[in-house]
Amino acid sequence: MGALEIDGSFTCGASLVRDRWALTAAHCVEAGPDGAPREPTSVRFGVTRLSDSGGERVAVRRIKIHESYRTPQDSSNDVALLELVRAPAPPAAPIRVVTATERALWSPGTVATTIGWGGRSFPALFGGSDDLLQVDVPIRSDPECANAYRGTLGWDPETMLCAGSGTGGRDSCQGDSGGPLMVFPAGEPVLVGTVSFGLGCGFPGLYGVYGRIGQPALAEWIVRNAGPVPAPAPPAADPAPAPRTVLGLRRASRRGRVLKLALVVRSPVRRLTLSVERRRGSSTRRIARTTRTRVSSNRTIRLRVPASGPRRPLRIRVRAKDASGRTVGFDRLLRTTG
Ligand code: 4AZ
Repeated sequence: MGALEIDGSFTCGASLVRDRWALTAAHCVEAGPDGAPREPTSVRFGVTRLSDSGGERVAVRRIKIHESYRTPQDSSNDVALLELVRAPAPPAAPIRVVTATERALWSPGTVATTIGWGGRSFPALFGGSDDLLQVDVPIRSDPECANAYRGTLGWDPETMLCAGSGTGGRDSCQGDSGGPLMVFPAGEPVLVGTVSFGLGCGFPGLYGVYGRIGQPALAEWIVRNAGPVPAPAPPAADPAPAPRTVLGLRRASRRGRVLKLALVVRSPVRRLTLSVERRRGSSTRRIARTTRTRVSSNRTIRLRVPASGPRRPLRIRVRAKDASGRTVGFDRLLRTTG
């Protein structure tokens, strides 16, 4: 929910429908009597009480009024998109806009919710409400809406939806324009309307009129202008586990024909094989080998090697399986003699 401000004054409601797009009523942002665009325009997010200083004001970069606003009825296509210079900070998040295939979500009898800073009475002698107000209104059938407005303010079933209690009292009112009419099919809000107009407020049978957002032409107009709903971010892939050195060599020493190797074992391994190779020219020859079924912690392994000949480097090769069956190990060239 955003509070549309034109030239610094609260003007209307607006709904964030994309990260950087808000939807409001065209009549909230249409050019003034002099034809001059209403500027500067911004949307304030993150407040429920307008007199509070908090929240965040995001400037509007561009206003897109529906090309068929005022056609065929005076309040037909009463929608406008506001492109914001940036996305408002969380927890502000776009509301899901109803799609053209979800007609059941706004069928007559569905109880919808509208919120806004509009007046509590009509005429709004004391202006709008400082606190954001909320009211539930059942969506009415097209014949009921036509009965209420055909011949007065005009009824256009292609772009208008009406809602309100038959006995009156609960309604949107002046200052609520542009704000959302929403349903909560699965607990999450879905935008089905934008507050547009009415004959007075809360009078029995004079239902509030809303932009019919679920009508294919309007739903598509929103997608065409604000872009499609971004695909949900794929679940954050677990960062690749840093390769962990399970096995290492801390120390190697030799006394006579016994080679002593102090192995570092950071987590238990199975089927450990330790082999010692001696390089001779371009060929390598294994001169010793030993195995251990299980090694759970640091271990010193002694093994006999054949009597040394010329001074040649030894290659130590250690392999094992870790707890998840992966092969772990290392190769190390010892600059020792043997
Ligand atoms: C208005 O002038 C307005 N009762 C908005 C909604 C309704 C009436 C007037 C509906 O902004």
